[in-house]
Amino acid sequence: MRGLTGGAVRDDEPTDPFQAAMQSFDRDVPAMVAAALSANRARLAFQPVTRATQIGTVSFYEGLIRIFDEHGRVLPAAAFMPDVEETEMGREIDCAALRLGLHKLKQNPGLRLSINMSARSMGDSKWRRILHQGLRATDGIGARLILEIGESSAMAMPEVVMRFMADMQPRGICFALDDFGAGMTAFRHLKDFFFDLVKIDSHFIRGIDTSPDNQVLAEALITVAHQFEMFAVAEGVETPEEAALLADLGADCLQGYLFGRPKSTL
Ligand code: G
Ligand code: MN
Repeated sequence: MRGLTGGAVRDDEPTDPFQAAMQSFDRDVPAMVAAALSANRARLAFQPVTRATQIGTVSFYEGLIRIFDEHGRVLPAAAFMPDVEETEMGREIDCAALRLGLHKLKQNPGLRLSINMSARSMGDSKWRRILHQGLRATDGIGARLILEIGESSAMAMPEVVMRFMADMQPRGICFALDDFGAGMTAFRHLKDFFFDLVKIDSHFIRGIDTSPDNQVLAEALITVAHQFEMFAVAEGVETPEEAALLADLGADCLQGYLFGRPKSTL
């Protein structure tokens, strides 16, 4: 019955008020993120990564950036991150995450914490300044910091990643290859990269106890990780059955809602 209430109805505009609200929200998200960052409305949420054979023994926490609108509602990172990762805003988000992570490590001397970043931030002068100031300010802090780099991001600039890792590993910083297996392109560079751990993409983990395909794929990814002397972390573990199967397959650590959702406190 479109158009019958008077006035022209354009095809690209939804008539459903909810859909209309969502579309304008999508359009406004980059502006909302920019406003949130300049108003310091970013926090980390912490999710435990537990040892596979000693559930409850936390190996480290992953610090996940959460950005809030002016009403305190969390902006949907999964929706906007892929779009902004390669832009200036992506650098700003990485800077905020690193600053918050280093601050948390400084406050908690017993904590090991991983922070997500794009390979592109390795060349960003502001990001590097935050890292160097953080390392200088607190003795031994580098050995408690893990930097997680997504497989596709690392593959986009492998030489930059290799050089940065070579510079930073003497400072004790560990490196994790995030979303391992999602692109299946990391293999040819694994010999040169020296990641300390891989985080197996949750696609391979979901329902693994009932999926022979995922069992074979996850086992292969774990075997590759161990061959290159990297720890294998399984992400997105949601059920005890998945956890038991992954421990059997030799996964070193497990992460997911089964052990804890990301929380604002440790
Ligand atoms: O790209 P990366 O793997 O860093 O992203 C982690 C994201 O996955 C976070 O947003 C986190 O909230 C989410 N997450 C963590 N554990 C689980 C889980 O068990 N199930 C699902 N569906 N999502 C999870
Ligand atoms: Mn991650």
